Amino acid sequence: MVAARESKAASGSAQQVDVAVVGAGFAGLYLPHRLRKAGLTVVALEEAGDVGGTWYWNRYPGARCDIQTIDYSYTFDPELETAWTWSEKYATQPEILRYLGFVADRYDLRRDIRFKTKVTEATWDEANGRWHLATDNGAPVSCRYYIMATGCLSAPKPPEIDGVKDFTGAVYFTGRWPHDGVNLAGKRVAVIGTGSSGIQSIPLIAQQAEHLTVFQRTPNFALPAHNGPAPSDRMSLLQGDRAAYREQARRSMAGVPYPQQMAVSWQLSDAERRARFEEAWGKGDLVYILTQLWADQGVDVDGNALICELIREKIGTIVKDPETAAALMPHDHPFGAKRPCLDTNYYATYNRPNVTLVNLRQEPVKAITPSGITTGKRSFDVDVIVFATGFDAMTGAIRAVHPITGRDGKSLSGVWAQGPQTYLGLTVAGFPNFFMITGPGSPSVLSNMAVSIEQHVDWVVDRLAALRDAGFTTIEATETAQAGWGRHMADCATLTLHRLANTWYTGANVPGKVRALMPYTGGVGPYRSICDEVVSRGMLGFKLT
Ligand code: FAD
Ligand code: N01
Repeated sequence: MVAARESKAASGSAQQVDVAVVGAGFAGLYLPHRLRKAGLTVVALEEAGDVGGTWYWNRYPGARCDIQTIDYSYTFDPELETAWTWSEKYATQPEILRYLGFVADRYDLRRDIRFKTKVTEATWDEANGRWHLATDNGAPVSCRYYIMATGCLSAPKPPEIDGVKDFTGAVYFTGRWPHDGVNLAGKRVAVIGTGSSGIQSIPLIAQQAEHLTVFQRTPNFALPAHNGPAPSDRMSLLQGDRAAYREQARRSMAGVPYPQQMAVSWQLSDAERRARFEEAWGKGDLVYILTQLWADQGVDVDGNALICELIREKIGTIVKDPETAAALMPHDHPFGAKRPCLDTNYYATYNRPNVTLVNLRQEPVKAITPSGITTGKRSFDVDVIVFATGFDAMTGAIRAVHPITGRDGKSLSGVWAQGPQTYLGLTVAGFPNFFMITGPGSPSVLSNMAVSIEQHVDWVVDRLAALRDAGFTTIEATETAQAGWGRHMADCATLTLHRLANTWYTGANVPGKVRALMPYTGGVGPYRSICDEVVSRGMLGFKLT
């Protein structure tokens, strides 16, 4: 294999490689490993100073995964699996970052990664059948294949509140937390946002701050993580037959090996439902509670409402002040239609004397002022504002490379003006040799991302190797296949309750973003079968030249 850097020197200004990968998170690390093994030259371009992606940027207090770490791991190399032992059921951000660094070292991945290098534009060069990538640091890149592993939750969303620049105190974003940490002792702190990042960080910020004021627009469902060692029943299953355990995850609905639940809510008595719920609440497992209570919980409003009521009841028993408890109880979306959270002491934190909840549904934020935050009713003087306000999810990082220009001068933002159009969430018609890992239209954020990332990377790299071996140089989705995938996506979505929630899954969290349910809701296993069938039927829906 010709080293990527050597070919750069030989060919003048642009770095010449077979494949350019953007990103060095879970996806952008596995890609170079697989691509090298397939005999392709590769460079990965990463804006951050090191590997890790999500786990490089999100260093806020309490940051952890919410899929059990034994499941949220690479599975491509059995030796890697036994070379690393997780210390907890849900590992912390530093531990996951260490793991990704360990993987980078083990497979010597950093030598093909250019850090502190942002891809700013991408243009398909029709005459030469290559992509040209402009960067903000160092040589541009010329590649035959352009793969965006830019992450679904990597473009932080601006807070859209007037006056942030006027605030004289300190401002932090959970998704861009300082590497040296932040000392909040003795400070009056505001947290805006009660999604997963807010719900993980609020209990720890409350322990440090003199006073914490939480500004909540929409309450979210949160379940106790009951963190600790990996549960022995799951460990025995994994260690009993690792290959079978991993294969079951790949064929499951959410990328975690749980069986399909068959009993529906109305077949169970109140007592049986409550017993199932209590067992799930005690387990501290998001995927378990989302999939194992009763089969109609994700597709039927009544089946779902039963769970919502049981969770609200729990909130009422934990939070002592009835007004605060009521404000924390979600009523505006079905459980699971918005990403639920796993927490450690989240609700109990509101029993602390130094914590105040401000319900923005009753008193919206009017502005941020030099000294703090003003709502419709009051002003709060604070020293620090933490924005846990989320991401321009799924399309934000892709569209931030602007323009991405495909065949005939077509721009991706033009093609996506009415929402993302893709074939399989992997490719876009009119953009030859362009791939997205966990792009809109794939199960991605509705699954254990580690499983979905490996599936995408394996599928793409296997295709590139097969194309090369068969003498083809370009691959492109057809418009017909893309339209068909869009219809299939819509059909699957109709069966779910996602339409009943305003969430980042649908773009509703970003003002002006076109509303469309972006992830594929048909499940990880069925999706994998479809991708495999595309191949077995002669690359159905693709044009190869
Ligand atoms: P990322 O990890 O987001 O990496 C993308 C990289 O691309 C980033 O480093 C970014 O800097 C880089 N990049 C983007 N644009 C450019 C550009 N133009 N030029 C150069 N570089 C660029 N998923 C789960 O399944 N389970 C979990 O428990 C879980 N926990 C999470 C916790 C948090 C706090 C967050 C935010 C997300 C979590 N996720 C979880 C989702 C998580 O994003 C994925 O699991 C996974 O880490 C994504 O890996 P990735 O490589 O696809 O993207
Ligand atoms: O972002 P979010 P997040 N004024 O969009 C509020 C993964 N993740 O970073 O709901 C006032 O969920 C917004 O309110 P509303 C996981 O997939 C996982 O927390 O729009 N409030 C909401 O409360 C997760 O789902 C973990 O009304 C404003 C919050 O900010 C995804 O990443 C940990 C506002 C944003 O919540 C995103 O999570 C962290 C405004 N102008 C992240 N703008 C794990 O636990 C926004 N909000 C593994």
